[in-house]
Amino acid sequence: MSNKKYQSQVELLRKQINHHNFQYYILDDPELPDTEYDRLLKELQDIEKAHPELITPDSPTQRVGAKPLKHFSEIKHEVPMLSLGNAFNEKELRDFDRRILDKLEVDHVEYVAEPKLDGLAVTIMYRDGIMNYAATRGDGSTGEDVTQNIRTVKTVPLKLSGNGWPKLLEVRGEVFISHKGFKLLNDSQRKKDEKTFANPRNAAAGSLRQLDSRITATRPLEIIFYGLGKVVGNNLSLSHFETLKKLKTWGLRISPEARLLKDVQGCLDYYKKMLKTRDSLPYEIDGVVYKVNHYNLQKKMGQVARAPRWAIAHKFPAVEEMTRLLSIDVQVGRTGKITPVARLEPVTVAGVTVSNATLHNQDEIDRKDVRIGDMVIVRRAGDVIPEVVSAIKSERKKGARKYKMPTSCPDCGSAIIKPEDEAHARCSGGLYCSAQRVEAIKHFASRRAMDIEGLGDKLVEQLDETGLIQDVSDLFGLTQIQLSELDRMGEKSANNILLALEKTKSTTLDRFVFALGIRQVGEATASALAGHFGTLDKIMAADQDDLIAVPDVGPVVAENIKQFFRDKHNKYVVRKLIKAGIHWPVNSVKITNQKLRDKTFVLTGTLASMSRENAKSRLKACGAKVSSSVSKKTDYVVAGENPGTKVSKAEALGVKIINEKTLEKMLVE
Ligand code: JCF
Repeated sequence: MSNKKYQSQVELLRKQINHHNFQYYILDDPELPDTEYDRLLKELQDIEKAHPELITPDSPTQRVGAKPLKHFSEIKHEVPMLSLGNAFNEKELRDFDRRILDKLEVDHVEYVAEPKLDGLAVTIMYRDGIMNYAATRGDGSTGEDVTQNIRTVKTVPLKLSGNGWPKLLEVRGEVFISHKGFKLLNDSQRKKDEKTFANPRNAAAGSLRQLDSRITATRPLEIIFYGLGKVVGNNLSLSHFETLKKLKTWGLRISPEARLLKDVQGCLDYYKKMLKTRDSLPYEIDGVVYKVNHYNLQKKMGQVARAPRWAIAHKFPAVEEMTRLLSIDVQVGRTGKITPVARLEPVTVAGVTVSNATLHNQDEIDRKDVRIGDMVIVRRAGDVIPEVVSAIKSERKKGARKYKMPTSCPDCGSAIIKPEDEAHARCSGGLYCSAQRVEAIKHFASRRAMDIEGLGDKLVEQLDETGLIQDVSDLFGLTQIQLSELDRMGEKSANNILLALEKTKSTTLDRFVFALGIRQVGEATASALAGHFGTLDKIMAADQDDLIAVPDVGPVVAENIKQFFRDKHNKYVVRKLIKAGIHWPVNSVKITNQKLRDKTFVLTGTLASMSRENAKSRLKACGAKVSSSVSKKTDYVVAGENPGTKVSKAEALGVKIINEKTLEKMLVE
């Protein structure tokens, strides 16, 4: 193809991708499965890679972030970025309306209402329809240049769609992270042993103010636009509501909850409705915003200080309250994670009584300088666990001392350890710690681990409460008499459990390693370990370097494995399990490995029972190769839900197509 042909191909792809972005992000009505969309993007990326001269800044590929900045430069706003006055109750809202009616000498005005998102304000300049720069609010007259970061936000068009946009269009909106995005982000931070965020707003702020936009690109930032800055060229419209509708046609996402209301009573009704809808919205809001609809009326009202007289934020009842911090306890989680918990004088926060709140970890306690006896601010947002936000230092009693977390576990007395680069401390007691024990036993017995039939969560709890078992190895010493004396347990069920325990003794090394419940060692890692070392003794004796050599094992996981087997209680339990008769065929792993050795797999579509990463590492652990594209050399294409074009390619080449069930069989056989 000549360069010219590539040029038109690139333009066509960009047009298609932008169209699908619009369908997906603005209309919430995708026309393509994700895999197809990914294919278009990949095709564009490939051409741009081969012909870098064709890359333009508005290409949909340019969202991956650029090289880190040393600092943000400043941008002076063409039009100041105003903040909003607040109304905290109906009277204050009616006063606001009254001032407007008096000044305009009318008996009612139309308002546009929308939820007030709890995020960060940004402004984005479009020049000839192409994104030019983006800045934070800063002090309202000067902000920080966050162009590189805003480029990575999927809901920000790099190029406006539709037509009729003015030559220069500055739009303003709120950058935020949804509840779901927040959860995913914190899960991923935790997995990487990186700092988690206290709430979506902090997460959004931290992500927007990243000097390395490649990190921002991985964060689930979203934007909703709510107004204009400088506009040069076409006259827009005469009212705010018309403007919002226009913004939408240009691919700028506006609030789907925005409504045109006929007067202040409409505002009050809207407020009540949003208060009810609040918890079901996918993001956090802290009130609603009302704006006089007609621009000529807005202009007549003008502004005071830094807030317009034609708009106001009607705040929801506080989600933050003040109370006294009585004491701090530490709680031991399922994997031994230690969380300091504040015991509080009970206080009602947005309608719910709160007497416990999380303090997250020692670093957070230090950062906020929270001390026992302090008056503290407690925050409750959505359905998340309430947290202590800060201490009121001016009211601190003399002699209040800094809090230090205990160095040994309150449940088992084992040492609490906190790796330098991790946020959370952990109890090192492992299977021996009473708080972790019950969860560990449940995991051990579970279907994908040792699969002990009939030994459900309730029974495990009973066995623990009655003191019949201390750790998993005691399971194999249970007698029929002991079992049949438990609640809801007859002779027959007791017998069945004993049979199940007996059956379970014959297992595989993969399952056994997974069942031990070593932190971050899932099924894939467990089989990788079993496959690589072949025997339990070798896994237990492996040092850091040996462990890192295993596919799927990084330094953090390696450290967890080493720690686990270094612990003398864990070693004792493992020894007892082997003594009880748990065994596996010595060469079972090898057989599995040979089975898929040198076979090449391609995955397409969504798998129901495992993530793609998981499937990949399990295949690799069995000696298979995983490739991203189908060719004559491919042995199997695994087709999940909504498979992409890879299936038709496989058909054309006569490559065998298998489903997830078959894959699962191949992996465990
Ligand atoms: O959602 C918001 N946080 C939000 C902030 C919505 C608006 O309509 C706003 C705003 C800040 C200033 N409007 C203005 C004028």
